[in-house]
Amino acid sequence: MATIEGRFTDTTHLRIGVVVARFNDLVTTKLLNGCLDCLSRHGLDTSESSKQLDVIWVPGSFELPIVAQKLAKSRSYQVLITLGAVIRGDTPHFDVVISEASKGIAAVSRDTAVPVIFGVLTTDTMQQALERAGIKSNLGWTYALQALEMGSLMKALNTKN
Ligand code: INI
Repeated sequence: MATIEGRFTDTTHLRIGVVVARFNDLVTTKLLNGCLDCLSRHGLDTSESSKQLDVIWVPGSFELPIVAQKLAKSRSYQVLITLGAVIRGDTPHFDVVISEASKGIAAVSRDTAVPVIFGVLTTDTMQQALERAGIKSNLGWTYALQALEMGSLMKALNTKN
């Protein structure tokens, strides 16, 4: 029997792409900051000149899948993180946006075998979104941890097989 799991400090081999939605950027900028803080504190180079990290901005969460797909197919990244905030109060097409974003991101991950972390907050109000983006905790930090774990896990699986 083998127990295989990812580690969080196994960062030297990693190149990570973070795709961020500008819509509700009051929230998504905070998620990005939490995400970068976590990556940096686990040893990833997050400087401006970093070869380990690219941050790509898209208009809204609806556009996250197409850009994630392009990046995944480039085979230049071991892990991708998508960050967005879909807030019910803002618009009647809330359901369409979150449904397309979630299905699209799942499909990219499955079709390319590149892990794509689903970092899209879905809340009823801006207050709830802000609470998850730094006022209480910052889920950007958690999404980064999950990216590190998946990057390390995929490497372990590649080595094993
Ligand atoms: N995009 C979001 O990221 N969050 C939202 O809450 C949102 N709402 O509610 O409309 C949203 N809409 C924009 C959408 O993602 C696209 O950018 C737009 O429809 C153009 O394709």
